[in-house]
Amino acid sequence: MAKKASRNSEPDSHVGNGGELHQTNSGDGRLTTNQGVPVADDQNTLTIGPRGPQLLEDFILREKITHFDHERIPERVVHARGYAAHGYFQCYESNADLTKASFLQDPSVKTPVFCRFSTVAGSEGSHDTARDVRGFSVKFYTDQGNYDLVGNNIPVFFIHDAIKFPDLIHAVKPAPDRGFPQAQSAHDTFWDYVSLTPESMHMLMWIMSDRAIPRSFRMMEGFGVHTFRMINAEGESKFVKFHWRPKLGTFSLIWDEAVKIGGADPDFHRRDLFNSIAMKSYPEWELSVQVFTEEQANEFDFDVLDPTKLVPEELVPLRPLGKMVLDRNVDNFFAETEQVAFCPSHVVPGIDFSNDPLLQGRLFSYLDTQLSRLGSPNFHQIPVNKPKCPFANFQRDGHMQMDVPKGRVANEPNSLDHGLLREDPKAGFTSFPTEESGQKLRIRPKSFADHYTQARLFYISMTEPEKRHIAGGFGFELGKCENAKIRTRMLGHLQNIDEGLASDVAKALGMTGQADKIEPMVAVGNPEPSEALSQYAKAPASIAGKKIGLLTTDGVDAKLYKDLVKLAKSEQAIVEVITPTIGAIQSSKGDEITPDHFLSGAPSCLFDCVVIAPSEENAAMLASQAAAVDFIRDAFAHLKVIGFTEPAAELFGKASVATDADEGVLEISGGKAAEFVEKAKQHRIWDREPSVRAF
Ligand code: HDD
Repeated sequence: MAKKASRNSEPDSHVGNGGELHQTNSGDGRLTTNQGVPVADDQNTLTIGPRGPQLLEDFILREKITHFDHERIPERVVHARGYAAHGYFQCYESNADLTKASFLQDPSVKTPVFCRFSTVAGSEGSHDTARDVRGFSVKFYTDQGNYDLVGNNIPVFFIHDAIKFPDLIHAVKPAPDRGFPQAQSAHDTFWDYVSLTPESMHMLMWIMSDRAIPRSFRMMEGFGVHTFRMINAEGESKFVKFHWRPKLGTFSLIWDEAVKIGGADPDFHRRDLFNSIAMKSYPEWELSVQVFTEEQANEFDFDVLDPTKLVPEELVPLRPLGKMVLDRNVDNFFAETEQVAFCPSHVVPGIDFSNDPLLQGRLFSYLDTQLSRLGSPNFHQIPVNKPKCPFANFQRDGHMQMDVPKGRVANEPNSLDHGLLREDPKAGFTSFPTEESGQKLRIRPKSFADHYTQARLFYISMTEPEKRHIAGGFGFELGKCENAKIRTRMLGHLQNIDEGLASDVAKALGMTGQADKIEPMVAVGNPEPSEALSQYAKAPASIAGKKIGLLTTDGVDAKLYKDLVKLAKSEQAIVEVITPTIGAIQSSKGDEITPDHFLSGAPSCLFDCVVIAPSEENAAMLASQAAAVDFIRDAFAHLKVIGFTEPAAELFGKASVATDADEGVLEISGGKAAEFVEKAKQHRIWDREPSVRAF
């Protein structure tokens, strides 16, 4: 009997109901106006006669069009493009020794969270795979109020002081005269600005690395960036740095792949997150902190208040606190993902700030931006922003007040409301009482002056492929700068970081020997490499959460297909079937298979590893398709593991890829699917890279 395999890539609905956020417009299924008036005809405007003029009195038309005209709100000035999901956080054990934050006390409690990932520079409609920092924001709805951890997937930042942020962002955004380039740092204004701002050097190393082109939101780390404080019930304070580690491991794209995905599927990351949650393959991260005292911090050879520095894990190891699981897609993108308002100033008792000047500026900026973006100081009443614990105060009125506060009194203190709302000096939020004194100054501390040592630390901690990609990243981006002076200035900075890197980038640009001489303010140190900084030194051998692309035709080998699906399932991966057309095909045993993609809509860059297995009868037809030739050629150039069956040989010939090119190209006819899956756990064949690109 023919069994029907269904598509598994595009679930048309998602699991989980929207819970309390979900609303339909009308309770009884009737279409109504916003005033609840039932609508008899929603397709035709009121006119005089069938062909006559329209009437201004048509309140149904005017209400509908007016609402439509006001559907857009200003996009976020940075991090405009993002995607989010609901989930929960659960600590592993009590952390009472460290903090009194209530969500870190009881391992049996699941604290609801809302997590939004984003790119920084591109506007809302830009593509997901741009080279950029990724935002990693988490709102914890704790029983002591909302806590927002608003971080990035990179542990350091470009600048020391928030006063520089508008300049940095203006430099990376499209040039104001011409309005391009979109979602790119590869242009003159950005590189001019950062090359004149040496404190950016460490961050630039991360941005030019594979970290800036993640494979998936599910496969990237997150960082709180700044030094924060945690305070326990005894009032003792320690400094902390926050880290999120993905359970699936940290993986990235190859630059050429990222560029091609940008065209083939601009929604690559959001689709990936949505689909994996819809398929109940819930992404998970571990939250850890590095904990250190002020005395320890004073011994470090960098300043922990400087957001361009990280604390190496060799100096302070990670202490795991708990896990975050994202298990529910949003019901409505605008209501939740667009309207969510994160503010680093949203902290809870037990968590406090440090004097990091960038953090201090952020504490002002986010609240301010929500007022212009969401239009009202009542944005905390929007369901996604609303605390899930009771909250009450005497703040009143304002645009879009949704609550109906009761009573005659809106002031405190008062003796008229029987003292219902009172401060709580014991459990209420108190700031850590640091001693502060000194002159009022506009000055940068000398302890922030070393711009190169940690940039070097990052570079020397990379594996060879990671180093190559950094050189390639700089080469590509600087190559897009029209002004040669910017390139020579940047080469000067790179020389201070690592001579080898500077020389590779100069070679990539064809500008050997043209670096400016840039004098560091303090001597550059010679740090020991830190393995924790490399993605690939610690990458798990696994295909969990990844996609196998099976390019095939009618008559596909039934056993191979079944084996692949079964193996993928056992490894928590999926197989997606690509055929020249989208109609159902039959396997060699007559089973019907509905493809997930048609060939010209699914280049190999969309998959982590690929199998090419046409049937004997259809092999020549597939070999005549340019898209099939590109499929193999790109998979090879993107260092993927490629499995194939014998009939695919002609196609390999056309793509000029030898069927015995290296260990990553495997013949898997005759029940050898398991060998392919085992090899695919390597993720990429790094040794192939020097043969396919210089950088
Ligand atoms: Fe910011 C949004 C992360 C520095 C001003 N930022 C925003 C978001 C993330 C970050 C993840 C998106 C929030 C969301 O999903 O809604 N920003 C960072 C990190 C920084 C940082 C990790 C440095 C360590 N940001 C920074 C500075 C300023 C801002 C120095 C201003 C002085 N950021 C904003 C903002 C945004 C924002 C303009 C835009 C939309 C929003 O806040 O809600 O206020």
